[in-house]
Amino acid sequence: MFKATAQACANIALIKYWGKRNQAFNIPATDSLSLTLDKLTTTSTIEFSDKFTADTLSLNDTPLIKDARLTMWLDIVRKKADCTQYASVSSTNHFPTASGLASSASAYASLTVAATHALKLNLSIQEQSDLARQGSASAARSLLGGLVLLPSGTDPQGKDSVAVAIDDCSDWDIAMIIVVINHGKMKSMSSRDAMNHCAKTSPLYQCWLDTTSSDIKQAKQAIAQRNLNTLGTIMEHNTFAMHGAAWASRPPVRYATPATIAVLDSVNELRKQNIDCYITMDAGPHVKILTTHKHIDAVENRLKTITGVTEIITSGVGKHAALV
Ligand code: 2P0
Repeated sequence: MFKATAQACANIALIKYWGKRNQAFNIPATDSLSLTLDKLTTTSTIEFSDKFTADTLSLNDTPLIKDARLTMWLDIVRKKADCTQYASVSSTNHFPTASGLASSASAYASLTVAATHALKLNLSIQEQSDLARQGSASAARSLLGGLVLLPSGTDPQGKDSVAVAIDDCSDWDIAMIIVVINHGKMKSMSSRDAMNHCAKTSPLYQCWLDTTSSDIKQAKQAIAQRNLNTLGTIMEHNTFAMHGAAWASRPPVRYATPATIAVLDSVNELRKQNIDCYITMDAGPHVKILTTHKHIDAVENRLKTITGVTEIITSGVGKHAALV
């Protein structure tokens, strides 16, 4: 039977991926560095069979007939396995309700493990990473646990743009607080569309690319030294550089809402009270706060007072994707 189920954790980038050097193979323009999170998981089941007449996707138990992006990715998988069968895919996010958090990383990471197992493809971890990246670049990072580096590489087909686990954080007390913000009727542009638009139209895009390699270098040093203050400071510089380039796109890409800004102000205030906490933001209004377990209560209590914060999810360090 060509069927398997796998689970993967979401990840949050401390140093972001924002723009591609190659669209066809979905290769990031810069290196990125992320933390895998144990509280946000996705479980995916895939079955290949002659009984199917099309690829189908059911997401969180809502059946969807077609997903062109998924079919393109399934074609890559089928070609590797010499398979001609359509697939039925079912993916469930175990995220707290209506969090509005992106899930393509954990979805394509879990699908990579499930699909390669279902089709008995004996891929190396590097080949799995290459496959996951072609579904969603951040998915390559979700295949692995702890702190993960996804290099841009130089190979024209991205064979060296494969994720590497750089630290399992087993001796480091770090946590990520995800601050979910109600964005009302504001329609966010998907991260894929937004990064492509930014690369094409933002006069600050090249500046963004130029800042990343030193951010990665400093972040790696801070990790080796277990220096949360330095890591958090670089993480903040990096997210503001990404969002600055996005704001300068024409027309602008802006995700922050008044509640987002209120959270940023609160984190600044908390730091003045010697509470180690640092923010990062992705393609949405939510804020993610890097901190240590001893500060979680203080940070959460401050966040609960902010209008527009609808949910607070505190996560530890997640492990690699695996078959269920
Ligand atoms: C990141 N993001 O590094 C950045 C920061 C969003 C903002 O990786 O086009 O869904 O599928 O490769 O992986 C989200 O981008 O984009 C992302 P595709 P993906 O986490």
